[in-house]
Amino acid sequence: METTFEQLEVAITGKIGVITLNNPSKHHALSTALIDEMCAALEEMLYRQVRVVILRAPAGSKVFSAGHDVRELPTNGRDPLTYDDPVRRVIRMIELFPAPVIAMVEGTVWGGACELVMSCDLIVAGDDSTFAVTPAKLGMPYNISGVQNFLNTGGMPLCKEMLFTAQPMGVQRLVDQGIVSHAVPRAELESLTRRMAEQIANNSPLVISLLKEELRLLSASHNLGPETFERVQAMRRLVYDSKDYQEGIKAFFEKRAPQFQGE
Ligand code: YZS
Repeated sequence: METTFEQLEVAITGKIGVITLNNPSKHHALSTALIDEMCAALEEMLYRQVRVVILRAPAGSKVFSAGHDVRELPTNGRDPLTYDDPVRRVIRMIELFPAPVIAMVEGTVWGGACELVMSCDLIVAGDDSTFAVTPAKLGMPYNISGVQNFLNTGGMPLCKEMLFTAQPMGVQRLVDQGIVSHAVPRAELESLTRRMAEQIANNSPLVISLLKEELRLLSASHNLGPETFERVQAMRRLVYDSKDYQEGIKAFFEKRAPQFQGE
């Protein structure tokens, strides 16, 4: 393979590609550098015509990914989650990737990493894994396509509970909602994922690519008019211009609970 990766391990064996997050000192936070490498790895896999991609953290990880790299979030009144946000870029790539991407989750999943995992086509997880969706804890004006991604994966009540409480949720609740396909002891996770990947890889790649696109189009078919979109953008701007947003980021770095005033 020609591309060199520093924050990932990338392997292609036969028709199966594996991307392993590899920045443990930052708990695999989704920095621009890491995401750029993920996009390059997916490009490579597209070129090599892999039929399934497995996205994983190193075996035994305590944290699958800590989510957005909070150090990269702007605090100068600019929108922190624009269309070009790195996490959004790779999510779009996964959604459009013409073969299934399986998230194989070990450990805790935070913030933007939850959306990343949920944008994968299938999720299998260790039975001790947890998922926390954190914008309300960080004061983040989460964007409408991101919220739609959460909603598309599960039911409205679970989606609201995760978004409003921002607390880590045990994987079994996500299995019950059909968001996670299987939660198994960590020792069984890799063989289960491989088995599933091989089953997919042996099927017709043309049909799978078609089904994936049809499902994507059907699940994204909530059109918003320009006026509604602009109203939501104005609400988001109120959030990223707020004192609470500054407080959320400040509290994160000071490792304390944020004190939100609603202003
Ligand atoms: O102090 P050093 O330099 O060693 O760095 C520490 C952490 O600052 C760093 N780190 C991160 N850096 C940037 N962005 C992050 N998200 C991030 N998370 C961690 O990694 C080094 C080791 O972290 P420690 O806290 O010392 O490790 P530990 O005590 O083992 O705790 C692990 C967890 C994962 C529990 C802890 O690091 C944590 O709570 N991290 C933040 C998780 C989180 O809330 N992520 C959501 C980020 N927000 C988003 O994705 C979206 C913007 S949103 O919130 O809207 O969904």
